[in-house]
Amino acid sequence: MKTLLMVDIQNDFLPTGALPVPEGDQIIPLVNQLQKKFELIVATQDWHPKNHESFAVFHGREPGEIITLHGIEQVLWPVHCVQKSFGAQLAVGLETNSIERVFQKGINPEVDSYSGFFDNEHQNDTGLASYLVEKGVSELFIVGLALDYCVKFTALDARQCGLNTSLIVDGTRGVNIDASDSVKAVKEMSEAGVNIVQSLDLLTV
Ligand code: VGL
Ligand code: ZN
Repeated sequence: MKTLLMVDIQNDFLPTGALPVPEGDQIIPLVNQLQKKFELIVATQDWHPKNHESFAVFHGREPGEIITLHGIEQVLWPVHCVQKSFGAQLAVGLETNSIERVFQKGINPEVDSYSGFFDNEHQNDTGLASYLVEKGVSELFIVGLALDYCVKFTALDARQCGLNTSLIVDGTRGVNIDASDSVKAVKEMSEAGVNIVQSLDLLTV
């Protein structure tokens, strides 16, 4: 079954949100169009407790700084996607009626979770992998925010799970803390066997 996975398309990742992804809002009409081409649609949702240790304020530091958190490298972020807040809700304007299931991540205050499959320590599983197997998913297409973080790590884990994985590249945008981050992320995904496709490849068939 051909499946669309929408990664973290949430208010806080739009240009007006707490962790703004430049042009993040521009993917929404496209993603709504793309949904019509899929039999199964699932989403991920960044869903942090308010004391999450990826938040810069927790450490009295500035967003963008990098620290070692419980033994692994952690970029510090502004407070974002706090459970039950408006910012954590799926983005205004995103069609949500066809979503079969939403997988929440980043719930453990001590460990971040960029990927929709596993946390950054690869200890905990959101249930997404077994769900996709159960549904008989053969091809996974990924869109969402942010290209250089959650989209990238989700796509890499999908490949590790053995899924035929495609990134719909114009259905994503990057944070680009470093201007080249998105380009690097696409290269990394491509090298890991992720197919890089354009929305038109799907919308015209
Ligand atoms: C994300 C940074 C922190 C993302 C989530 O969805 O890409 N990035 N939390
Ligand atoms: Zn987060």
